[in-house]
Amino acid sequence: MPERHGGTVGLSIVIPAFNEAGRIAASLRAILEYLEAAGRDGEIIVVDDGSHDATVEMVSGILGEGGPHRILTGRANRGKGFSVREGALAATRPWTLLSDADLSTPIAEVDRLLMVAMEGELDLVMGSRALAGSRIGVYQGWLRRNMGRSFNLVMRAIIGLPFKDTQCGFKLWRTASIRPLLGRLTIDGFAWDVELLVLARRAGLSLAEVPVEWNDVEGSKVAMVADPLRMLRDLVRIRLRR
Ligand SMILES: Nc1nc2c(ncn2[C@@H]2O[C@H](COP(=O)(O)OP(=O)(O)O)[C@@H](O)[C@H]2O)c(=O)[nH]1
Ligand SMILES: [Mg+2]
Repeated sequence: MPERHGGTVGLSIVIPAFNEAGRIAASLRAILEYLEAAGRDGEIIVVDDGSHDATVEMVSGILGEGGPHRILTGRANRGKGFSVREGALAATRPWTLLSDADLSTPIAEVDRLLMVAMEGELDLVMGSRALAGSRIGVYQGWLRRNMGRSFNLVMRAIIGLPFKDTQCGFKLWRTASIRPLLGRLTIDGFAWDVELLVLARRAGLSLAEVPVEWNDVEGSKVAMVADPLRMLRDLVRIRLRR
């Protein structure tokens, strides 16, 4: 694959993981296989913050020691946003991919995101489950799906970002473009993406939403009542901060 299409482009893959012992092993193996097959220079950075299952042992075992891949561990649970920030700060490759631990978007989709980002000279490309070209194989349950849709409507009303799906756990960015913003992110929980996108737009960076393949995987860490309420509170905080 020519360089222009991302074949040899270096990639830091940041994976926030909380109590993922049941889901992350298969994902890491798939990512390692992908890196090998694509001949891509990559580092996997898993970020745990106080998992009380075997996540850390399992991930350490698969990633091994002394190689480019690693797990960052924290004692207290701080949230997805906090953990993504930690991982993104540790990234050393020119491109950073955020991926959820369940690999709901297959890792090979990063090729397309890279291509779009390079051809459009974009700073950040967000995977989206809500565009005409999005390919949803396994849908979330009715309630969870509507929670996502409602979040987008409320986000648009409060924040006004023109994107259909700000919350997809598959986002690619230029490490150097986003790094200066990381220290200004304050949202530790699931609404962190919105704050990043707001700051990136305000900094004049170029962003695009790109349809991806997505399959729901059981074992979501999103709590049905508490998390939407926290996310709403965080939207208000993001709004008040500007
Ligand atoms: N480190 C860390 N990761 C988290 C936390 N909460 C969620 N995550 C990760 O964020 C991702 C969210 O994916 P998931 O729970 O499947 O959400 P859903 O697919 O949107 O329902 C997974 O990789 C989780 O392990 C947290 O408190 N700490
Ligand atoms: Mg998921």
